[in-house]
Amino acid sequence: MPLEILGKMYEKANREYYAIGQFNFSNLEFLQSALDAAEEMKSPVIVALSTGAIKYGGIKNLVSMTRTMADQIKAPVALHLDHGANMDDVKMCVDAGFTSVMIDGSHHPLQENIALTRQAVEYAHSHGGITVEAELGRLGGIEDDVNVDERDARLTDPAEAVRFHAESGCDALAVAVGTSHGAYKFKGENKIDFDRIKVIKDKLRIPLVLHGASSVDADSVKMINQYGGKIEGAKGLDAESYAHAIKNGINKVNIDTDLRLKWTAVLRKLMHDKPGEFDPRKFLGPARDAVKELIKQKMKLLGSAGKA
Ligand code: PGH
Ligand code: CA
Ligand code: ZN
Repeated sequence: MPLEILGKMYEKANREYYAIGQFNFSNLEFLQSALDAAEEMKSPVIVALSTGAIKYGGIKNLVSMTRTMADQIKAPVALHLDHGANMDDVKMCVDAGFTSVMIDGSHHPLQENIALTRQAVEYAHSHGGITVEAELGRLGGIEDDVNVDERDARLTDPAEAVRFHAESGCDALAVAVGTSHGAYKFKGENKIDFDRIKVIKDKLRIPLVLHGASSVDADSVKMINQYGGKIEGAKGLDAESYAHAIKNGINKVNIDTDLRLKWTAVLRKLMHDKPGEFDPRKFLGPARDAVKELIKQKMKLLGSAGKA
């Protein structure tokens, strides 16, 4: 079916307390993994492009590929901009056919974040009713080109969130509750502020988004290192963390790092095991299948399986 407005997918997720996975991509194979997983699990799916991914693949190529592939399946697919930085990013993606955009003004002072988000909402809503996700509070770690110092990381304040939502008109809100982007998350125990999610949800009643939500699966890290890689690895979110966050009001869970780790692990092993092989499909095909299986597992954990 045609790409679906994310806000429409959110209605049921928000009502029934489950989350839809956002899976980032920048090539054919990751997109196939996500869409095939959605179809097999009868799950809604969000595929997302960062501005870095858009630079890498070309916006027209990536959008037409997504549209063409979504048209061929029954599961609903939303195409989302991940961490848009300014109005140029938002306009570029709304005009190109995205069905949701994120405007991330979280590093600006509150009033500027509100003003920027308000502008994004006005543009997106008046151009086909496109959904807007905003961010309030600071995550730790690395986001594509942006490096947020750990010490600068700051959790979302519930009272500020009420004001932010009322004045910006955002449709969904990414909250900072202790997660961070990338493969280096929690040093010891994971310290997610689940209560904060619930407090914000009770006040806002809108879809809440969890960024930096990869699990950093130890087996993938081990396999990468076993076959010549060098990844330090760390703890990410386990199944219980997903369940707890979703029960408290998270409706979208962003996963990028886990797909990259799985992909790298499979490719490294194959390249090691098949020294005489040089057909890219013999490497990329199995990596694609492994990423698909991983996404299917995530869809089960998030509760979106069977909701298409
Ligand atoms: C994310 C991805 N994208 O916006 O929040 O987080 O690095 O944990 O996959 P991870
Ligand atoms: Ca941010
Ligand atoms: Zn993010």
